[in-house]
Amino acid sequence: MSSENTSTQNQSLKEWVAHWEKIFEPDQTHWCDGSEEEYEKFTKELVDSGTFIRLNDNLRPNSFLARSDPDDVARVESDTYIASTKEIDAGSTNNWREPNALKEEMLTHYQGCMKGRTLYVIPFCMGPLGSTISHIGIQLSDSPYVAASMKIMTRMGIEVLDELGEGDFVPCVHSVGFPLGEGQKDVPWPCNKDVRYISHFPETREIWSYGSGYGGNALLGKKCFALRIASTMARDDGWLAEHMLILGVTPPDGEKRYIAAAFPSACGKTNMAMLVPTIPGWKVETIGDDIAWMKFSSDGQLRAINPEAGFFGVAPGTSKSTNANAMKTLWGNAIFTNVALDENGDVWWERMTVDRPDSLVDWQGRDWNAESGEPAAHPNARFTVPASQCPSIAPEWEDPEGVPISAIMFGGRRASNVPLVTQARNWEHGVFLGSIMSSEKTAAAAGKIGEVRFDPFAMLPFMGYNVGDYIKHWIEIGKVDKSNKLPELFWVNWFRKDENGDFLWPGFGENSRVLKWILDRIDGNTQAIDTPLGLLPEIDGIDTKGLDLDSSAMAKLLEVNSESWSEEIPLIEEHLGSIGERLPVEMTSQLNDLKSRIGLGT
Ligand code: TSX
Ligand code: MN
Repeated sequence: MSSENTSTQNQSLKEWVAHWEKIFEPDQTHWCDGSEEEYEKFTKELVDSGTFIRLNDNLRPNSFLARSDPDDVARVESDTYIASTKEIDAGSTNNWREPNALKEEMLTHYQGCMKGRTLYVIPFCMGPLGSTISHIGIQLSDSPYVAASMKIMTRMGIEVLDELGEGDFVPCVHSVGFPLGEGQKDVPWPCNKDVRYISHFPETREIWSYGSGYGGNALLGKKCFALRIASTMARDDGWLAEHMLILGVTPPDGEKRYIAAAFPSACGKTNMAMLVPTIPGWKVETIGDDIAWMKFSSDGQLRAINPEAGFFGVAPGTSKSTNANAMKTLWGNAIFTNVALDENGDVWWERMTVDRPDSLVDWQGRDWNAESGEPAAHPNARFTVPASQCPSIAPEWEDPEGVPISAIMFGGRRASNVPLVTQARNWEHGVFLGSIMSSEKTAAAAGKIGEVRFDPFAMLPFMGYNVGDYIKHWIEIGKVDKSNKLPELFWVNWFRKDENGDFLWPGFGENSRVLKWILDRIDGNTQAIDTPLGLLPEIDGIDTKGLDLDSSAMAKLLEVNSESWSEEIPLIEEHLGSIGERLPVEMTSQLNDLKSRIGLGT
């Protein structure tokens, strides 16, 4: 099919596709319609070409295993670029390139890169169709794995072209960078080991990706569009594109509230989004597990949508005990990438079951047994599955109006210093807490600090522009309009340890107890203690009924140790200093305020 054979009347879209056809030189072009029949055709072709293995249909219907090239297993931040006219606009956290030079360089690789392949035109909508918060993109790709994955992860196909009409879209181009010569046999996971680019042009809102077929490098709607490009759109237009889950929480006889939450990687964000509460009568529902787009409605309420339609989650560590809802979501219609295959033709990954299977085929297709000494699934192995299959999905998860956000949580993985929960004194203080979000690498014991890695707003690899400007934008959001109903901001930490290095808080479903305190604060139903860090629960403020928690544990979970915080201050100063000349002055005054509260002169 050529670019003429499409139903779209969008002239600039047709011209754009024709323009790239000349550069890519594919054997054919396929305009994706997003139908079930088309998805079946993709998966059949992927099985025939050896990219997919069909799983046992009785155990895991309509599901597939893909094994990537061992050199193409994750996002590559070193090959990720923000191309802006001025270097300062990319900021200290991004790899900057001059846009024209980068495009010229990439075009030498794009020329003829789809020889022997099909060019897929993938129209997709980030967010529910018909929502004023949603945005449309068109991805060009030579990967049928990407086309199939985009069907799960986004609203994809003909309805998107109908909705687009003559309107604008974010152009996204992608090639695995592995052209096929005359008669050359393909490989199961084509990619380019030597040349890789994940390039963003925020000024013109374009995405160009080359050389990788994996995850965020290749499914361009997710990190590239919904975070990096959307964060710059959000800055320009007064909204927020954030690396946050969204959940709904309903007390036994109370009103449902919505909370968004940012956590760095390895904090269990997907687990939190699908939490099964342990307090009797409480209900938690899922809106999204990774990205939140939040805009003010005309009445000044901040409302959020999940721009995605599926979950692209880390498999290892996911189990009935850590995330029962995710396990149930995965009953079928799923694509698994780099997990292990068991003897029954089903999937397995580390910690999925209490007992390891005796023998498996590992993520690289090699025989595996308990003595192998290496994990059977890659640590970054993923599942791709429709969000609609999640038992905890909220009925309103696709509401085009979005859901009203009452609170935002900033998390981190901290063995020391950071209490279980802290409420920000005000918006600006909350922005400061978001800007110093961090995780500890080494296993620290109480009273000592391990190696602290800062990840402001969990957006370090996902800001499409200068981190200082990003923080400034958050401050500005707080003063857009006096009539705006801003959410309350909270800082949480499930990972504080005692002096023996044991976790103080049971976490998982018990985190519902923290959600309860947050709702109590919003409703004015509980007192808080003013501490140097912010507003903390009273010692009996967190409902621990039915929980076997040592009486001293809560004191340790809520401790604010000024001495230990004095040791952390230089780390924060260095972190804020690294942001550079565009660090908002408000952050410096927040830091000075913290210093004086813990008894350090400024
Ligand atoms: O996802 C996690 N959450 C959020 C859940 C809703 N994890 C896993 C993190 C790795 C992705 C957690 N790990 C959480 C948590 O709240 N807390 C912990 C730490 C922890 C680990 C094991 C225990 C307790 C705490 N086990 C027992 O207490 C038996
Ligand atoms: Mn993420």
